[in-house]
Amino acid sequence: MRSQASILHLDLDAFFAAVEQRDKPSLRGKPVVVGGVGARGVVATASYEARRFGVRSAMSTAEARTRCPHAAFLSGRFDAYQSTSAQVMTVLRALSPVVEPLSLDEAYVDLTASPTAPDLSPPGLVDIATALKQAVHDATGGVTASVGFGTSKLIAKIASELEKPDGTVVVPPGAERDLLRPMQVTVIPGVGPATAERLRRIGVDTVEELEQISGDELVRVLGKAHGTSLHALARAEDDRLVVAQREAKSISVEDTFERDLVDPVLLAGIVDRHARGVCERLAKAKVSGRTVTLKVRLHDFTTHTRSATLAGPTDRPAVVSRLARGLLAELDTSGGVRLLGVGVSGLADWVQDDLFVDEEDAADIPLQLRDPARPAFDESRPRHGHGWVPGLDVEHDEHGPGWVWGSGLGRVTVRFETAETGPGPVRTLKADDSALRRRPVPTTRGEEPDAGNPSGSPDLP
Ligand code: TTP
Ligand code: MG
Repeated sequence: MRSQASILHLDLDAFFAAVEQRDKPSLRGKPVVVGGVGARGVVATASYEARRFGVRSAMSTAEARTRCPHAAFLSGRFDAYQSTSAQVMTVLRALSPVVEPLSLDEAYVDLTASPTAPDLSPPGLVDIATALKQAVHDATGGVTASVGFGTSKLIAKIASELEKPDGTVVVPPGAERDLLRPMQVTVIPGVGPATAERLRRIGVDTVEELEQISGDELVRVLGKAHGTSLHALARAEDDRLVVAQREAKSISVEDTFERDLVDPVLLAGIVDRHARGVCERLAKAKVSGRTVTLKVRLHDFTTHTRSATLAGPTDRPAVVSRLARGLLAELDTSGGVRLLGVGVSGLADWVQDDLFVDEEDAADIPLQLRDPARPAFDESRPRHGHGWVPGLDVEHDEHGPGWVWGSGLGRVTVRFETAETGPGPVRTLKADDSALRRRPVPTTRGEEPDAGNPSGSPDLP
């Protein structure tokens, strides 16, 4: 075991919502819900202001609207999240070259690999966190992070959750077991609902109760591999290394067809086959991923890429093909398909939905899908009406850059503001206004996005 709390875990706060608040000044300090905005939409995340009203990830958007009707409900802008994530990972790599991203908004850092040999005492670590959070804030234009330090990945990750948002928690060497004991077993990554239920049946709810169970009994209840590792993790025994990002950021399989394929059953079968192929390669590389991407080239050579993201990584063919089939169903393929690909990205090792569960039980685990039937982050999907989904970046010849608040009945309501302008005015335009068009996600950001903001945001329309 490590003698210093040299593993850092960083997790951005309300990540997607924070990026929206950065780019939409009128939403700062306000409830924001990002996710599927359609009838069957699911919440991907909510700003802390919206969480106060009980809005949570994976809740139906309909439920979220009931709980917090005055929130801004936005479809996501995946490009903006991706570029913000890249900015954060760059900041982390300046701290130490050994950075292991777990998802867009989360990473481990091994501080012992830092060339500057930083002070790893608890006060030294607090200073590192303060500087790091400031650097993340500056690089991203205002996104906040929570940071945890521990002697292992397990402890660092748990620590980063404890004081969210904008938290810093150092678990000093020797304090690990006392920290874990009162916590629910589900705090251990890999213990999902199914494993928790099995443990509950033998009277185990907390880590302290888990500690009392012998290794033999855990093996009997959970199987050899899982029982053994849980026995160790309950004692905070975790010597996993931080592994710098792998070369392959995604694994995919695609096929071009000699003639255009139209039969939906055939296409679904190809999706299944690709999903199996991708999962075999994931298993071989001992990784799993959170984001499933479907690539389709149609008869007219237009290429559509759409993605859906799971709450946790998977390498199960059934899960990957379920998502990919859902994405395929959203496309009009009646004119024929020329190329079909399935990929998995957001790769991570070890962190699973429910690490300790047998394959047969896997089907019972309620995967928190981010609305696979109506992905929030798809660039190519048919949009409501004229395609003005809420949250979309737009630009108007006369009014300048802004974002779509809502649309319907041949109208689109736009708030003309950007991260740099401060809160701006709202205008309702004709949905087919030829002076209005989509605007690509800005890639460079000013250092002081708040500079010159007039105080007091006007009420939302
Ligand atoms: P999280 O880090 O789990 O959540 P968060 O950053 O929004 O909030 P917190 O402050 O509690 O960390 O996930 C990161 C992003 O991943 C989140 O902003 C949206 C996305 N996501 C989904 O798309 N679906 C999901 O079910 C979850 C949990 C997250
Ligand atoms: Mg987060």
